Amino acid sequence: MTRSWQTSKLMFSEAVKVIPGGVNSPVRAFKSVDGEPIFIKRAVGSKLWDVDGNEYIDYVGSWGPAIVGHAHPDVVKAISETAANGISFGAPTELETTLALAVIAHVPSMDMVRFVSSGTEACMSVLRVARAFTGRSRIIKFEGCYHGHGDMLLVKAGSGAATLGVPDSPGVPPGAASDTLTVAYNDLGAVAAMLESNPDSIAAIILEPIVGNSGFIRPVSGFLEGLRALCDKFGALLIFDEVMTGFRVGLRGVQGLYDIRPDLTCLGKVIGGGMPLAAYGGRRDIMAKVAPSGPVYQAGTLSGNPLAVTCGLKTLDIISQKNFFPDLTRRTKTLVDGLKAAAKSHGLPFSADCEGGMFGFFFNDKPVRNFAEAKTSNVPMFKKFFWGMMENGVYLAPSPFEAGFVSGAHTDQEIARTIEIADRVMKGCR
Ligand code: KE4
Repeated sequence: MTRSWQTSKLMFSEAVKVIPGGVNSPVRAFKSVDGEPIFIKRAVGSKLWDVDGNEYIDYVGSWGPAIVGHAHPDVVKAISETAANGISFGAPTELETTLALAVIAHVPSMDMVRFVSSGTEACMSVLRVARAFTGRSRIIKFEGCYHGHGDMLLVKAGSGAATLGVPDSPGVPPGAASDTLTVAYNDLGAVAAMLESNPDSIAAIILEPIVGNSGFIRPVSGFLEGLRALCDKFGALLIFDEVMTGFRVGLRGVQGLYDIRPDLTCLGKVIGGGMPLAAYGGRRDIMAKVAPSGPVYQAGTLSGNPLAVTCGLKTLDIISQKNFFPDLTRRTKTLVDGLKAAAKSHGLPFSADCEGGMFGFFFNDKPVRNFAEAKTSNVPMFKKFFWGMMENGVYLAPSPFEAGFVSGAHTDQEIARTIEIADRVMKGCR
């Protein structure tokens, strides 16, 4: 029995009349899987229900924030109580200091933190601070890493070789992108060559220390350590964009897993628990430059508002509990191992990896170390798998170049059911 998505289709036809593409963020539009989005009615725990009454096990989790599960009763209670005392004041509250202390307690490299309202804002701001602190203008980013839609970050390389930034979107003036240099992820030699040829002009290197925006790509051995050494050698700042990985791969982020201390870190998603809250922070001597303690201007009406901070605080409180991450990590690994075994039994080209509550997979049996290699994956096979899973009540990211997320609300039974469904769907993907 195929699922009906009639009501979603009707709502989408109305939405496109008044919202560009019918969505408020492009990746939600299902364009990468040649379809139309389902409209969500409600979500509780690990489950979503769409407006046609179809139920799904959710592995998108609002693209990462829903780590404790949707509508967690303790989170809903905390938000409701805070809302009753006012939603946003545009004035400091003790809650913000409490959340700052909680973040700093877990993230090894952070002495100070500034809260903002989105990962984009965090990444834009952190680069402004890096440029001010170093007095340099150029930045190095990696093809396939996504750091939000700030002008200087919407830049892609040509074929992954080192190149001057060329805007990746209309509306980004060449001047805004020309100081952004892009190289292939995991190519330490290309980074070294870039620094050698720009010895005094690179303000910072920014990267996803485990990539989630090209699919799941892990740093090769020595890559992160090599970047740290190169930044020290050339006086550039090392910036880990942990908007996705922060408090998702573990309480100490990727930097804690690999024992690397970036100079600055961006956070988002989980620290807001699904509400608009992100952050950037790091070394005290650098963050002291941020207005009003220093001259680097950055501001936001709703930055650190009590409602979002309460949601983040309660979320961090829940994930800090002793068994949360060991259980989450175990369930995520069980899922990934099950997917790999199913693909193997059907002879499909497939690779998958996970860390903490984050996972990814490619229909590709060759190693994937950068975006160019990710793009050699079998996208038609991914689309067939995606829709087969949707038909059977499993909601995956609607793109072959995204990550997946498990929450503390996903049960062992749901993980087992997902694997069983995947095995059935993969059989039809041969
Ligand atoms: P936001 O501006 O979307 O809050 O954060 C931007 C951002 C920055 N850095 C990393 C590593 C990120 O993953 C993101 C946002 N991630 C995407 C999903 N790949 C958000 C989903 C969307 O764009 O709608």
